[in-house]
Amino acid sequence: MSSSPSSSSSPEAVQIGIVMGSSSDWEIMKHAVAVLDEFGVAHEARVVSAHRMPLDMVEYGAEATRRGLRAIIAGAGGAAHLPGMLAALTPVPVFGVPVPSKYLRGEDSLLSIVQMPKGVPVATFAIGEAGAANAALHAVANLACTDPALRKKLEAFRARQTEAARAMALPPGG
Ligand code: RP5
Repeated sequence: MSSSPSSSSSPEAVQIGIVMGSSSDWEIMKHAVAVLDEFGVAHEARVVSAHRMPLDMVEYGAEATRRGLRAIIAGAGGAAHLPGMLAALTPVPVFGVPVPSKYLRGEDSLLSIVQMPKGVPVATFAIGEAGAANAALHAVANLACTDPALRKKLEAFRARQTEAARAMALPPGG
């Protein structure tokens, strides 16, 4: 796929929606796209700004179930209300990715995503690239519960990581 905002991985039914508040979030959110590409999970990526495109955000959340989305990965920075608002609009699970911000380095994004009041959950991941990649890995893990082929891919991915860690060498004297 083209791996840029407002893209879709394939014509088959999109399983995972990746949305972000700005094209400036792409450098972080592209790591979620890369994981889903690697596992062959059908996805789309779009800019859906909560405060600049509120009606688009409402439509995206309201249509998520009908469109068959299995999860929404939502990244935003600063007063990051996009994941929480989407979670309010749909029962589809929402995974929040705090994008690093200019002045508070993403601590503002993290706190505004993670501190959802009881009743409307957002599964919140780490600030930045690791959070984006892990949100996608978590989506893969959920799909793998009912998809044996995907589970095998996930197990192979974990095994490769284990081997890479075992092969790590330290500098002399370390
Ligand atoms: C948020 O404001 C976006 O998620 C982004 O992280 C941040 C800054 O947006 P831009 O000013 O770069 O468009 O809505």
